[in-house]
Amino acid sequence: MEHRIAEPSPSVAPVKDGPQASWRDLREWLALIERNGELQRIDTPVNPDEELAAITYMATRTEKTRALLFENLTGDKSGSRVLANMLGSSKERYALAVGLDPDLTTAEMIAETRGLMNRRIPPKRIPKSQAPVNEIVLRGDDIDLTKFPTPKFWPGDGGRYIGTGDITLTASPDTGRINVGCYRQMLHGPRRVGLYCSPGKHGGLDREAWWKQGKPCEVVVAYGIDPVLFMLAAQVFGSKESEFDVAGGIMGRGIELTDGETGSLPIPAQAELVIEGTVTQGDVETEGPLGEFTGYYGRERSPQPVIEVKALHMRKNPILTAALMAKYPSCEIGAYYAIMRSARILDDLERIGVPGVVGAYAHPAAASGWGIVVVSLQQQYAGHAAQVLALAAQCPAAAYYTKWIIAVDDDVDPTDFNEVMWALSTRCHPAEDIDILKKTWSTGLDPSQFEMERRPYGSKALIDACKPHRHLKAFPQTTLLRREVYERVTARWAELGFDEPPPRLTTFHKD
Ligand SMILES: Cc1cc2nc3c(=O)[nH]c(=O)nc-3n(C[C@H](O)[C@H](O)[C@H](O)COP(=O)(O)O)c2cc1C
Ligand SMILES: [Mn+2]
Repeated sequence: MEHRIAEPSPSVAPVKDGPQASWRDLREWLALIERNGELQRIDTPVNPDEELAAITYMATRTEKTRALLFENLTGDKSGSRVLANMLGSSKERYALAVGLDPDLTTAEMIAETRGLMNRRIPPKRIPKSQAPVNEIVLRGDDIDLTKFPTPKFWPGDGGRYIGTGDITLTASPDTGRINVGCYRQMLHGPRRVGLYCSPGKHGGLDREAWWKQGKPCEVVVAYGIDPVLFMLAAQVFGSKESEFDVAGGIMGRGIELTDGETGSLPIPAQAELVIEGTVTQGDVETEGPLGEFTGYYGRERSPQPVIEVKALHMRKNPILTAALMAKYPSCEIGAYYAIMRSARILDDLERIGVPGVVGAYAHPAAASGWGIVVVSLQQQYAGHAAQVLALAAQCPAAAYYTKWIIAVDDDVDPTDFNEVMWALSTRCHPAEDIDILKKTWSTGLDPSQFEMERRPYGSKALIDACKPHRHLKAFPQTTLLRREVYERVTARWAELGFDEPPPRLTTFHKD
């Protein structure tokens, strides 16, 4: 495997033990991934109207695609560039974002991610004059967002979406907690942007709380942002928690914020392009649909609130982050989402206190990690697998959407779908090993229920693909290598003419 470099940049001083991101902003991270052969620059002209998304989709039909930096966009009047497939299906780029070794296995990254996501470091304020995002600051009528190369992704999209790879800040009027969410934003005009939050999302709840007090809701949005803030904006945390604290924990130092121009919300100091604005109750425009992570168009056109833009901050030649939503492996929420969701499922199961759970994986090919969860366990008592299945199905991190929950024994790696298929095909007896849960937590984005009103009510299949507990002792022995022979062959692997390292095997034949 090619050598990868994760050395710290000289400008970043480590502040604590454990993994730490070695970059300061999106540009330093791009330099890091470029040194690792993970960035493709495209400098021939590309039209943001469907062509950019088409190139991204076509390039990402295989898993090992580099991040794509479009440097020459037809019709652009702002000197901007567009970054697509920032993380995509690459666990290596995920690792380079969070400061892990890119050569770890997926299961190892999930284990490390549990530690990273449980650290908290609050953000820190820096003076406006020191914030790179303040290189250019515009107010009021000087702002024209239509000058930016805003992509239209899919032919059936309702318009151009400036916000896909975005982070959106709102504050709770009661506690001041700053939420960071990723919500889609359709461009309506030079200073008007749609803001779609589905029911229950924190950005939407903050918005309603301000409206209840008869006040407009302030928002700050970054349309060019680094990978860690982007990832965390699309993860659910407690309604009282700020994603900034989690991001700081992952980075190993506080996220730098600075004061805004027109409102009281802070702005991310290292971002590429940021707007400040307000959302006023009753100010709506027709929004949607947008091609979604499911591989289908999401919500139909409907009236949605609009951000009235008051100020704009940007670096020169800003890099806008565009997140293509598509079937795996073309979806921006690919590898990272699967890893983070799996880490949180393991945290939930540990917190509940169920013993014997070894691993979990929400495979990104299953609608970006939403559709299927595989849990591995070391069976310790009768009913153990059924217990793990039921708890995994309904724990907070896994309950939304997931349709298929599969339990496998600890000799099966949940991140390896070939092994999971093998377990399903040899240890599972469908007539006995499948239970169904009904009226579970689902989403209007799942098209399998045809009537829109029924879609929020899902169902889940609990599939026991473990060796039947009743027959554990009598269950046929798995064909495994003898350890001593494996080690002998491993030592001779190169001599035998193999270029790649030998496979890592961990379970062996017992006489
Ligand atoms: C590219 C992308 C687009 C998204 N679009 C929306 C959206 O339009 N509306 C929405 O409610 N959630 C959307 N999400 C999901 C939210 O980001 C996610 O639910 C997140 O937890 C929201 O933050 P919150 O929990 O603080 O509300 C999107 C996620 C991604 C990655
Ligand atoms: Mn939140």
